[in-house]
This record gives sequence, C-alpha cells and structure tokens, in this order.
Amino acid sequence: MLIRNVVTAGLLSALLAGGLLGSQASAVESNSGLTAESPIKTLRLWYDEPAPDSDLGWANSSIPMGNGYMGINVFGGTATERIQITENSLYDGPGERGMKRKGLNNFAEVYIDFDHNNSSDYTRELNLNDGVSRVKYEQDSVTYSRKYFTSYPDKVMVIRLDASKDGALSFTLRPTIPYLGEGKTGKVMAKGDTITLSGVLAYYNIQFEGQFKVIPVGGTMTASDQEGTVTVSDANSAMILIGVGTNYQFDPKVFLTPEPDAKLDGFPHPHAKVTGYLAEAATKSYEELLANHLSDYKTLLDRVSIDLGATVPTITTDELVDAYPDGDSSRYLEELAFQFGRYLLICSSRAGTLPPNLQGIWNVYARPPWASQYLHDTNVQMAYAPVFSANLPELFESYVGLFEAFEPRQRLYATQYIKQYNPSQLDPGGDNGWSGPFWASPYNVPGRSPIAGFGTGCWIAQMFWDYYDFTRDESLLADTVYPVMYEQANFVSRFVKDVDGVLLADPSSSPEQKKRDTVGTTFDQQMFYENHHNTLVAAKILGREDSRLDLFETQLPLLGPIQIGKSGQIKEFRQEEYYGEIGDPHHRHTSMLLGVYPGQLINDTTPAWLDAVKVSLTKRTNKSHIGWARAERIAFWARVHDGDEAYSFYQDLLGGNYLHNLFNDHRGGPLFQADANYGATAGVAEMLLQSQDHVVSPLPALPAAWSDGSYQGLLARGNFEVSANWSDRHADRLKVLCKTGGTLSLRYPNVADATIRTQDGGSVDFIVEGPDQVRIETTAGQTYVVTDIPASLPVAAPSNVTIDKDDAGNRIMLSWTGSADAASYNLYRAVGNAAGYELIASEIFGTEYGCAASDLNQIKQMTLKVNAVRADGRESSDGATTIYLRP
Ligand code: FUC
Repeated sequence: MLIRNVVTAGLLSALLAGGLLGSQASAVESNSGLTAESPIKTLRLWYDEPAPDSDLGWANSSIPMGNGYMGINVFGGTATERIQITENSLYDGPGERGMKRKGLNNFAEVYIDFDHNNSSDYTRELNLNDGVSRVKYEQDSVTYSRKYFTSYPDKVMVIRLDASKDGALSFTLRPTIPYLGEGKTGKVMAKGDTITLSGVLAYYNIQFEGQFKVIPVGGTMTASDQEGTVTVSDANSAMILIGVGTNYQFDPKVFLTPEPDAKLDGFPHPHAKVTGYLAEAATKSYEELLANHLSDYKTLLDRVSIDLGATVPTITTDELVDAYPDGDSSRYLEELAFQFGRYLLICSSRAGTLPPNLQGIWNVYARPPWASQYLHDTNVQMAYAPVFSANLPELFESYVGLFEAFEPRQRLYATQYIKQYNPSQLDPGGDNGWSGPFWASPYNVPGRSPIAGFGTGCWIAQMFWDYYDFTRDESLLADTVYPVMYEQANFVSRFVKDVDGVLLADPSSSPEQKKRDTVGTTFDQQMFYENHHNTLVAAKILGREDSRLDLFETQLPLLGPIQIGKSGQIKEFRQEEYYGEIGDPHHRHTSMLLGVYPGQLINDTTPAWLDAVKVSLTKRTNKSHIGWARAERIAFWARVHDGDEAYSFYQDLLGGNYLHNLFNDHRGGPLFQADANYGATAGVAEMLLQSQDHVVSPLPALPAAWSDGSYQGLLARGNFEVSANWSDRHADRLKVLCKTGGTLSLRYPNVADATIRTQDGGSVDFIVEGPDQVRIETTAGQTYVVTDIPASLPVAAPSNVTIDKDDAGNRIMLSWTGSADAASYNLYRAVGNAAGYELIASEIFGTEYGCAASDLNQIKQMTLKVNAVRADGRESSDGATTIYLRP
C-alpha cells in the first residue's frame, strides 16, 4: 500500500516540549518564520479580533478546521465563544429549486460563555504547521488561552482551556441545535460531565447525535439538564471533547431506495458510535490526543513544503488579504494559500467519511448555496485536483467510499440510457457499465442532466486512474481502479454512435453552456478518449485480455477527440467554425481544454494541439471572475508552459476571491465555495511540477515573480517525489525520490549535460533522449540528484506571422516579425486536426517565405508555424502561428 511517513519520535517530543506546539505556544510567539523545532516556515492565519458573530463573520472570518467526521468554524469570542459544527451527512430536502434549496444542514452551534467583556491583547490563529487553532487574551490581569484541534485518529474535536492563574477559569458550555422546526426535531440534555444533543431530520429520517464531554482540572462542575449546559467554576484548566455522528452509512441501499425516509432504514442510531468515540478519547490525556493528531496531520502536511522567498509578515491575515489587490502581492500569501488548500483537503477528505462537497465540510446554513452538492462537471474534480500532485493520495479514499455506494445506482441508469439512446448496443442482462452522474448528494444520484454530457463519468474515472498512476500500487489498480475505468469504458463503448466513421456522443453537452443536447462536444469526446486509452494501458499492466478490450482498441482512433477550428482554436462544439460562434465565448467552464488539464491527451508530443489550446485560452480571456474558473486557468496556462500568465490568474484569484479566513468567494455575497481553494493548490503544483505523458518535468511554468525558491515533496506520475531549488529562474538542484522504481524520464533544459548522482554520490547510468531529456532506469527507494545544470538561454520566438498572398493554392507567401536571436527559421505545418507539426522548410534566412507543396491545393485548413533557430542550433520553444484556410 501507500508509503506513509510518520512523525519521528524525536520531532514529536521536541514539539511537545513546549516549542511551537507546546502548552505555552501562542499566536504572538510564532511569527518568526523558521523555528528551531521545525524546518518548515511558520504558516499561520492570525487576527487581532474575534470573527463577527454573523453569517458574514462565519464566511469571512471564522477559522475552519475538520477531521472528515466534522467540519468546524471557530469564531474566537471572549464574552462568548461560538463553534459551529458541520456533519456532511446531515442533509435535508427537497425544498424548492434554485440556489437556496434545502441541502446540507448546520449540525450544531456551540457556545461557551465566559463573560469576559474587557479583554485586551487579543490574538487568534490557525497554525497550519500543526493544525491547531489558538485564542489568547488578557482579562482582569489573567491570560486566558484556548487551543483547538480536530483529530482524525481519535474522531473528536479537542478544546483545551487554560488560565495563567489557578482557579481563574469559569465558563458555561451551551450546545444548541440550529434550524429546529423545519422538519428538524431534537433536544439537548446534560448529565454529569456530558451534554448530549440529539434529534431527527425528517426528510431522510436522519438520526443525529453530538456529545460534549467536559474534563476540568480543579474547581467545580455542574450540569443543568433543563438548560442542556455544563458550568465549570474556578478551575485551573479544562478539556472539552466533542464527537458527532448520524445513522448514515456508505451503502448502495441508500441510493437504490427511492423513498427518502426509508434510505437509512436498519442503520443503527449513532448514540453507541458517538459514545464510543468519546469514551475512547477520554482515556487519553490532552498530550496523547495532541500527539495522535500531530502524527496523523503532520504525516500529511509535511510531505510538501514550498518556499517562494517569503518572510513571515507581522500584519494580520485580514490586512494581508486586503493589501494583495492593491499591488502588495505578498509572496507569503502565495505560499500560505498553496498550503491552505492542502490543509482544507486534509480536514475534509478522510477515508471512511463523506468527501468534500461544494462547501467542503463547512456549512452554517439550512439552505446552502447549490445545496452543498457534489457536482461532477468541474467542482468535485477540482476538489481532488491537488490530491495526487500535492502528495496526499490516500485522501482520495473518501471519494472512493461515496463512489462505491452510488455506483450500483449508476449501473441501472447506464442500462436505461443505452436502451433510450442506442438500443442496438444494449446488453439485456444489464452489463452496460455505469454512466456518469452530473450531480449527487450523499443520498441521491438523480440521473442525467442536459447541463453536462456523459463525459462526467470518464472524468471521475480519470481521478481513479491518477490514483494508481501517481502511487503505482498494483493491487489498488486491480481491486479499485481498473473496474471503475473498465465499466465506464463499457458504457461509453455502447453509447457512442457512428456518424460518418466517427464515434460520437449523442446527446452531448459542453458543461453549463446554453447549447445543450447536441452531438459530439469536445468535452465528451476527449473524456471518452482519455478513459478508453487509460483503460487499455491499465489492462496491459494487469495482463488482462478480452473481447471488450479489443473493442475499446478499435474504437479509440474513431473517437475524434480534438477538432481545430478556423480561428486555430480547440473547438468546443463540433458545429463551431470560428471561436465563440456557439455558446458564451468567455464562459467560466472551459471544458474543451480538459484534454490538456487535468487530462493528458494534449501534451508536449502534440505541439499543434498545445498551440490551439493557447488560442482558445487567449480568446476565453480572464473575464470570468468566478473563483474556481480562475484556479483552473492557472493550471491550463501552466500546462502550456506560460508561468507568467498562470501567475496572473493566481494573483487575480488571491486578490479577487480570497476572504479574510482564506475561504474562496465563488462570487457574490460572499458565497463560499471550497473548490477554488483546492484548485489554487493544484494550479500552483502544476506551475512547479508536471508529469503528463510520463515525463517528469520540474519547474515547467515558473513565473518571473518567483525567480528564487524551492519546494520539497511534490508528487509526479510514477510515484516520484520531486524537490527543486532554483535561483534566477534556473534550477540549482533537482531531486527525485523513486518510491516504486521504474523508468524515470526527466525533462529540464540542458539536463543531458548536468551531473546526475544518487543521494550518496554514486554514479548513475542514464540515456540521453535529447539535450533537455534523460531517461533513468531507477531503483525503488533511491534518490537521484541533478546538479550543475548548464544555464539554457531561451531563444526568442518570431511573432506576427501573416499570409500575404495565396496563389490559388499553389504557393503561399508568408512574412513575420523576426527574432533577434535567429540565425535562421524553420517552417512547420499541421494539416487539419493534426496533433503534431511536419517540418516543411528549414534554413530560411529572411523573414519572408514562399511556401509551395504538391498537395497544397488539397489542403482545406492548416496551422503554419515559424520557429527561430539560433546559431548554436537551439530552436525557440515557442513560435509564431497562423491559420491557412483554402479560399
Ligand atoms: C457549477 C459552476 C458554478 C458553481 C456551481 C456550484 O455549476 O458552473 O460556477 O460553481 O457549479
């Protein structure tokens, strides 16, 4: 299975011994950057006042935490603390349609009354280094401090309350059930040291329960059953443990049972489960609970570090966020937001618990935006976009749990849709694979929506393929991944229709565009292609052979995934000629480009398609201000190796969509949606490391703004863990830990002339595949270190190539603006939808050329490209392109 790092005993004891994480650690102490105890820069959000006690304060300022079992928002109040709890299965329905229909429901609002109304020296923070939130202030010459963490291994939230003076801690803990009366009933009772909050949400007949156990040191404790509160008086310190649950289970029955209130029939009441969580946790000391949390959390978080040269600022995080759009573009915020996306995924996507929905695992409402669904036409996939590249692969298990529960329902839909849309291909026995859902909730997959084509299923299968491809766990491939891909390809193979020799999706929609139910959108076709292709690769690895695989192989070249339009763009619709003729030309969804990201169909071996992607991206513009769309564009631009454009979208996102607590504002309200938080992390990871087409490419899209820096531990396909140090935008050192072994193709300018050694200085045999690419047959567990990489000066490209005259298809006269670096030029063409270019003329010494060819008058459309060639023979990586259309 996956290789897991563990927090070493030494590090843990250092952390516990009172340094960064010890009981005396506080918000004010930890702004110094690197600490003696931790080599990782201090990563923290901090504020000098509590979050306002309102919905706006929740979205904008409260501190998010979570362990998969629960999402937490901490407000940090002094008179009264407010802690809001989300549990992702507490779901209501159906309500009216639209943005504010019923959906995920707020589980609990928990108050701790302190009556501290004259506090001073207030700070609160979320420290990403340890996943602990802290509040600290003075009141009546006593320093009060609180620490909060949510533990995945112990399944509870832990709150520790301290006072600097013995006997000075008094409070009343007061959990409440929000939105009672709207189909929701329940009560809060207190007995001894425990408060129990329980009830029923009627629509799906969900039984829910939360328990709150108070463990004071010193003082007295009284429970009020009437009020459902526990009061602690004159204590020295206290610990509060919180556990929550419902009777929800990952079970196909939930999706196969049509009656909402019968879906959970037979599942046990959560009382025993939650009681068990608390009983177990209460046997451990605060220090033990913290140690368990740290060894889980730091194993995940510490795998990746990133340094873009930031120093830890002294201003609060809200000031940092507010200053960003005014040009004070803080490197620290850029580093912090990258790790914050990883943090949110650790909080919201844990094995055995529901995966993150549109709002992750944080919801204060009864009618959350878009009902906090799982939308599979971009949002779910974006939540998981960083899971592999940012080295958190085991977090995908959370989605696997949901998928396996709803897949049997999707198999029934598959049969229904093949019967409806392509009956001649129906297997009457029901062996029709599974069809792609568009939206889902923990209780429902409601079937096809014309808003998105069936490519959504292949997009899901692609996440599964990546799960294997990044981790190289063959038993995972055989048991979990391959069946998902194979059965998706089974559905697609029956669904596509032969239209003039091409196998097309019908009906087909490009997600969220107004033109719906058309035929063969690029979204569907390229998704179908990717899954057929990946399934065949997977079958080869597993040594599988059968007649259906033969069919996928026959179908693959007939799927026609990429069409080049008359503007030189990747067409979104088959009927489209010039860019933007159909649909919104600036639409937030850019679904025709999924083959370049997160797919791999368009890569460096398909340069003509890459050029077409640039055309489409440029024409799509930056007019969509939606958070996730900006995040996706970071990655698109990174994949076409334009680091500066990618960075400009990161800046737009941080400056335009990040709230004070770093939650992403989808746009409007604010309207919190977590996908862009995850997507930003994924986009930055793509700027720093890529591995599409199994070529490991460090620093493929480094912007000028990040001229010096380093990162450790990003993951590439092949289970290669990569680190890089660079200065002046040039790599000083690259390190690749080959966790599984196998062939490593490594691309970096001039890598063939670099020094490559093993970690301990041993020599390494490698094959030169070109000046910029080497191949190493690696040994599992070995680290390869690349140093002394000769600087490679990029060759400036020509620009503005134009067709001046077309001699009735016999000769085309071209001219362009020259490049100062050029000794000569090469001319290439890509005819029709070709993925690559053919060289048609070299050693062109001027900036004009007459291009003739015997087949010229048979060509309807082609892309012509001029590259500069320097005296040393190196060609410009970019070129000037134009489209030739036969008159
Ligand atoms: C998709 C997107 C919207 C929004 C919604 C929840 O439909 O197009 O921008 O993110 O999901």
